[in-house]
Amino acid sequence: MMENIFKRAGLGHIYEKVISGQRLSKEDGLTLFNTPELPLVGYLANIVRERENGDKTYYIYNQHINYSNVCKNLCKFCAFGREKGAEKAFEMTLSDIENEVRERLDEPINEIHIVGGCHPDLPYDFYMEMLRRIKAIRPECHIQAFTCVEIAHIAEVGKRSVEETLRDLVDAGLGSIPGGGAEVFSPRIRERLCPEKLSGEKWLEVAKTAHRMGIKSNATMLYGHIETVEERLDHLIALRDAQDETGGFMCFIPLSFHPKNTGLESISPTGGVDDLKTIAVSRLILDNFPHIKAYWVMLGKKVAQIALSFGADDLDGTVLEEKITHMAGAESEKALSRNEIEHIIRTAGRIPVERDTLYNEIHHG
Ligand code: V47
Repeated sequence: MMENIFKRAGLGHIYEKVISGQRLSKEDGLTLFNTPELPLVGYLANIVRERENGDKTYYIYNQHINYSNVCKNLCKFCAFGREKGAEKAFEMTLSDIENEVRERLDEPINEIHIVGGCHPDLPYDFYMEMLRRIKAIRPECHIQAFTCVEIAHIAEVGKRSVEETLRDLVDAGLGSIPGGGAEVFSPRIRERLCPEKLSGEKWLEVAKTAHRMGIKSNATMLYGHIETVEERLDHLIALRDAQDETGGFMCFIPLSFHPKNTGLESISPTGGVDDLKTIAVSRLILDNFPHIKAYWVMLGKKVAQIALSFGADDLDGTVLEEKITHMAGAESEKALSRNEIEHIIRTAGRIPVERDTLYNEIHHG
């Protein structure tokens, strides 16, 4: 019965592959992006989601710290980055950072998520000292910090290899690496939107180096600007190939482009259809990624909830104090309480599971 529905929609061969656990090709991905049958794409992604994670939907009680928005790259899609000395440029001192951590010591925070820009003159030791001081205040807390782009930058500042830099960061308290800075790997896109940024190839190299050292990381894709669906698929397949090599990625997070206050303001924000389809195709192509995250801060609560039936099994977390998306016009709340997150998950018919950064389960809701 189901098979016939998929056949009639021209998706019969993809249905068969998904049912039998075969890997999808780039062409299959293009077919999925191009079909108007969104519910069928979601149905397939949901099969994989339930096969991998059942009804579990993960979230984390986390704190975000954006230590500075000063950045030498100034990517066109970013509303957060500023030149040094520019209006709205900010830099937290080490004691500002300590205070931010201290202020929330009474909360059961499991992860501190730290990202900034590529600051032209913060010294190498600033990054190490930041981690050491946070660890001194909250030793039990996992620190997920610095995108692959920042790590390559910190290595350059310190005139050290990426490997040495990672070793120093881990010694100072780094637990894992967030998925930012990947954008779209295509050189065409990077040339137009972020010519100063680390190349896609080098981003992957930093991630794989970390994985070989036993450091886990995430991966993202910024979609909904000037990229083609083919470029999205090349990005996904490059990640899948890297994951085949190292197995070090925990989670993939598609990030929907928010145009407000960016150099690409004339582009319309993504629609719910594209958001759900991108989540679903990501789940289907990235067959070796354990988790797909619907980042509620970017998607909004409602689309993120529906995404839980379109391949996503993670909502990120409580967040608070997020700047990157809100400076680009996001209208979502700045924080969700544990109860709110669990409510979103339960009313989607799923089981809330609070996790730590490495997906160890803390408690079932
Ligand atoms: O790298 C920048 C993106 C990323 C905009 O690893 C934008 O679990 C949308 O990577 N509209 C940083 N996106 C955030 C990030 C992240 C967030 C949550 C969880 C994890 C994780 C990672 O935000 C940047 C860039 O790709 N970004 N500007 C914008 N205007």
